[in-house]
Amino acid sequence: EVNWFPRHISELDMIANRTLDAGSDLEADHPGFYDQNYRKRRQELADFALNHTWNKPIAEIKYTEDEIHCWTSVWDQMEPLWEKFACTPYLRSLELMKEHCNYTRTTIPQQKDISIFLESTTNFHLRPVAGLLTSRDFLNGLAHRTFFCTQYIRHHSKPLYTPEPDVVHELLGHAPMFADTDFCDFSQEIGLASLGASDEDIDKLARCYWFTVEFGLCKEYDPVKGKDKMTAYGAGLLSSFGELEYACRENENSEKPMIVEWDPKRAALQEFPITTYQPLYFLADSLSDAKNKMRKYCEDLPRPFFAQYNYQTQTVFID
Ligand code: H2B
Ligand code: FE
Repeated sequence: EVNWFPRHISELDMIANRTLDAGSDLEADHPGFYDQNYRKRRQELADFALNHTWNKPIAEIKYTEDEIHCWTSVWDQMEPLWEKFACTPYLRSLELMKEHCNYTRTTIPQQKDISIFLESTTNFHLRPVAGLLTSRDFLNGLAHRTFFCTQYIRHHSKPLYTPEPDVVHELLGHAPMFADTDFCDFSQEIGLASLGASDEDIDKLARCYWFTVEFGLCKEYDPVKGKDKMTAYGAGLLSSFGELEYACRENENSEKPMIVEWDPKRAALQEFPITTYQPLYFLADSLSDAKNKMRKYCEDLPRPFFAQYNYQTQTVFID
């Protein structure tokens, strides 16, 4: 007997609004807590997300000058670091998105445009969400090649800090990676394994997600140095000014995190902090290596069935 899970992409409507908070009731230590305008704006954007359904076009947001200014200041800080430390698929996608999705330092791109672009390149979808979902609901979306994606931006008083996902994190950290087929397949692999999984296995998959989609590192050959270097493919790194360099730099004199070979079995049991830089990162040989090891791990999870995805009908079937 299997608990309910979304079988068709339209059934994501049933989980999309189960956010852990209303999307606008901020914690007391949130930088926007005392800013009534910010809170009002958050409610407005939360309402857009709550009104979305799977077959509607994604609402276009008219971002304010303050919001765009915040975007620009992060973009300008991150840009030189991406060139040094982002993985090649990310850099390649970012160029495509400048061309096709209105990615510039002075415009916050529309989720709608990005989703349409991704649908045509990798058959991946973005879908608005008002705030955090449970791990199960969030990962179930990935089974349908759908990434739940916020549309609000962090508070302008602290452009390099956010306690929660926001457009900067989603669009500069995550979205470009979803133009890479191996990465999409990798993400969907975790998603399919999450369907009807036990709570214990959901926790394991959520940790695998954390150490890859959020904080994954990938080896790449550097022709200039004639040897491998470490690059970032995790969105938590690609959207974080301090941590990207911290994770990837090779300066012998600086304090360095521990880096181990990508191993989903180990990652599945690895605890991690959420408010500080990571003490430990997993390094994959390539994105396809990350995917193959993840697939193997998911196949070995003790489950009564194996979920597969039919691209023609956008339906999950199990055997
Ligand atoms: N919900 C939303 N809206 N965005 C996320 O990035 C997210 C989430 N991440 N819920 C999930 C949890 C992640 O931390 C893992 C799968 O637990
Ligand atoms: Fe994220």
